[in-house]
Amino acid sequence: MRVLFCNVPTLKRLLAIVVLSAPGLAAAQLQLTDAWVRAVPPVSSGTAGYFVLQNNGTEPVTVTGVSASFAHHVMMHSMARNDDGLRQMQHVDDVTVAPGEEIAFVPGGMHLMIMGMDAVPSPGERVEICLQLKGGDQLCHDFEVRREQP
Ligand SMILES: [Cu+2]
Repeated sequence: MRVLFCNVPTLKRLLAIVVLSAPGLAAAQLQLTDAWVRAVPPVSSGTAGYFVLQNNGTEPVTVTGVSASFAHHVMMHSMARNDDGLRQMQHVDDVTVAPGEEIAFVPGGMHLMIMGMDAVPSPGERVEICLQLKGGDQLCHDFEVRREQP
């Protein structure tokens, strides 16, 4: 009996190793913080989302797409000055975060463009947004709906 009980932690450790070597590895080494969505009036069909993505792993991680259950499309946009000096949004196909680096999606910079919302979330609500990663993983996270950045 005693031997059996002693073996339980070992078994758990083995299970943990198996889980970590599963396809979730890229997602496991990522940390997503400051995740929020801008609150908009109920008549709006679109809004923007922001977050900071940190890569704590040893391999680069590439975000190849974004999805949300409450919206038809989510795109990654960057902000750049055009020839006239005006700031303009540009669609970004993918974003790579090097090991030990982080990338910030913030107002006035890179952002998630959330379009075709079925129901407009209210301030204080939490909505789930998923980042698709190169290699097939996805990283889902709750985003808080806020009127402005705190
Ligand atoms: Cu945009």
